[in-house]
Amino acid sequence: MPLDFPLFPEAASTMAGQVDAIYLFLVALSAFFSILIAGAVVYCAVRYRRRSDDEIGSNLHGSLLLEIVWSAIPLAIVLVLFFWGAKVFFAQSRPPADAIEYTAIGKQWMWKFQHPDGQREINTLHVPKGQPIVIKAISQDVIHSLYFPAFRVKKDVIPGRYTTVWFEATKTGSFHLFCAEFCGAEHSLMGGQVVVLEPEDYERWLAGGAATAQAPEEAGRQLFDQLACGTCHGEGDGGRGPSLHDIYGEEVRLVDGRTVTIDDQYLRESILTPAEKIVDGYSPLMPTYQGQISEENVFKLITYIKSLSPSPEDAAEANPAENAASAADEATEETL
Ligand code: HEC
Ligand SMILES: [Cu+2]
Repeated sequence: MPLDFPLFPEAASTMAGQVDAIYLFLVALSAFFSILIAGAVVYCAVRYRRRSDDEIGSNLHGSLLLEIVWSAIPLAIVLVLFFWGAKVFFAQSRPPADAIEYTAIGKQWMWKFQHPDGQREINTLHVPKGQPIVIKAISQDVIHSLYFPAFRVKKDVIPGRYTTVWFEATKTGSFHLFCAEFCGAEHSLMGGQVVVLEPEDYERWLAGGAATAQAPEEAGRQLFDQLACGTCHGEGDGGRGPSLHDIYGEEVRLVDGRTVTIDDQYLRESILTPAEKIVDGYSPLMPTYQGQISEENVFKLITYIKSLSPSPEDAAEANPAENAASAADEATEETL
């Protein structure tokens, strides 16, 4: 590994090499031009110094060729950086289709993680090696940022909006995780460890806590019953509210004429602030659950509602961006 250098965090994900390469290129480029410019300044100051009091410099009249050259070269360099950076950025922001979905909730001052099988952890996250993992995250209070230095990924975790961060660990071991957005008095304590295990060890680790874990889907179904969502949302469309079956990934028309795709964010808003987006053909009957359902429980309800739409291929067709999420769901089911 070229970067086994104490100033660098360990490189332990498929992303790390790509990020380091671009970082090193930038450092090398900056160093090259800094030395070139500083060297030229010193050289010219010595070489063209004034040698006697009556020495007067000659006038410069400019050079078109020079102007073109020193515009074109930086432009080429910047374009290389742009396309290279964009490529890495896209790779970083698009989880592969087979990524398994975990959830994270940031709050002052801790990280709460949940595994696809329902296992929960605080400030520590166990993951299998060699498996793409996507973490769907939201904040319960202020802006936080979930940062895995060894994986070279970081994503802001924002109140009211889901963001995702993904990685595939390539080394077993224990690595730091941090909050990378100043979020209050104990921000510096808002961190922990991500523990990468061999897949068999991960299975064993999961089995160890299985007694307490409840599948989020099942937990969501219970919550759905408890909150009596079913009184309005039945199997069919005859009820007071629309059926929640086979809706995930589909388009829905709203009374104001807009069409929106049903994704996690939309489901969250529909539950917490239903009046914002009223489904065409229905009245704004649904009570708001803002402040009454925790982010954890919203995750569960969403997982349950997603499980009512069992055809991820259709969902993926309706919206390619949802591809990863649905595939992650499918993968989740396999591991249960
Ligand atoms: C009093 C009846 C009522 C209750 C109780 C109710 N809803 Fe609704 N819900 C509606 C109506 C009516 C709509 C359609 C109008 C709108 O979009 O607000 C709706 C819309 C929705 C939508 C958007 C559906 C779509 O096709 O776009 C979701 C998701 C949803 N509700 C989930 C829930 C959940 C989860 C609960 C329980 C926590 C719940 N609802 C409780 C009446 C209700
Ligand atoms: Cu924080």
